[in-house]
Amino acid sequence: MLSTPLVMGVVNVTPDSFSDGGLFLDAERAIAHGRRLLADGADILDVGGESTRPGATRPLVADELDRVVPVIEALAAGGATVSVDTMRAEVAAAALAAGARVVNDVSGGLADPEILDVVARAQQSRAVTYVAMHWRAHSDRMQELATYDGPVADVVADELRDRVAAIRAAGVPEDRIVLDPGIGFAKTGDQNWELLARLGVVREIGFPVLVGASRKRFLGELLADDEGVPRPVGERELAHAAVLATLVRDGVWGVRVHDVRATRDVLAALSRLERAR
Ligand code: PMM
Repeated sequence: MLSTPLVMGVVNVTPDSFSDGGLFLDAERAIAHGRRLLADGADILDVGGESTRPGATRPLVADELDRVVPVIEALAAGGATVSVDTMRAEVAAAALAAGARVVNDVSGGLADPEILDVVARAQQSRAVTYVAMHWRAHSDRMQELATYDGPVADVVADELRDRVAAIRAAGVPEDRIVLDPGIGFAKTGDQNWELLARLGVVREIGFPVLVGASRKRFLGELLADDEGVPRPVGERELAHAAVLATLVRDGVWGVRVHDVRATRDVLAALSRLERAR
């Protein structure tokens, strides 16, 4: 029996994310967007204040805090399960104090190793999930590092295993760890497809797996026009639906998406088919 993954809805409070940068920079608008995603069926809201699109520059810590803390406070107070998308220990600590229950660290603890101590300590008051994504460097140079000494899925799995060792050593309980292969992070389009096709290698590490493929560049490149111009961000949803179908078949724990309603439609059809089978 297939299980339905959790749906993590993206709330980017950034001026420059590739898919929705600038749309929800204002806290009120970001909160309203989060509530809409909940109404559409999101299980988790992932609030982020730093864009990780290729080439992005990093915000000041104070700016990142100003962006995410009021949004997390309001959404968590309304009963939502909130995740903070940050690589910084200081931001993770403030987000947890504001009511976040998940720390989604796209660097898997490499950018700021203290974030692992923050997550480990937080377990004393309540269960906090830590998502460790496969990552090699900050966005300004990650695409230079898209070279793999062997099949990409195997190398990604090996590098994630190293992260798991560091996360466990910091004292984060095993049952609070989720792994993410990092679609689009230090990976070419072809490498993303290869990784999605062999996701089982990442699952075999033994932890729940989260995948974020929604609206990403590799989908735009796949659907490029005759001149090679990538399909615009808002017109990649059907290709993403096909990716979702394979993620469900692979038994992923969660999917990180922008369009929660469309995702719910795909999951409903897949689960109805499964019942009919
Ligand atoms: N992708 C982005 C940001 N955060 N977090 C996880 N765990 N996995 C991802 O694939 C991921 C992420 C970049 O996408 P965005 O700019 O739309 O947020």
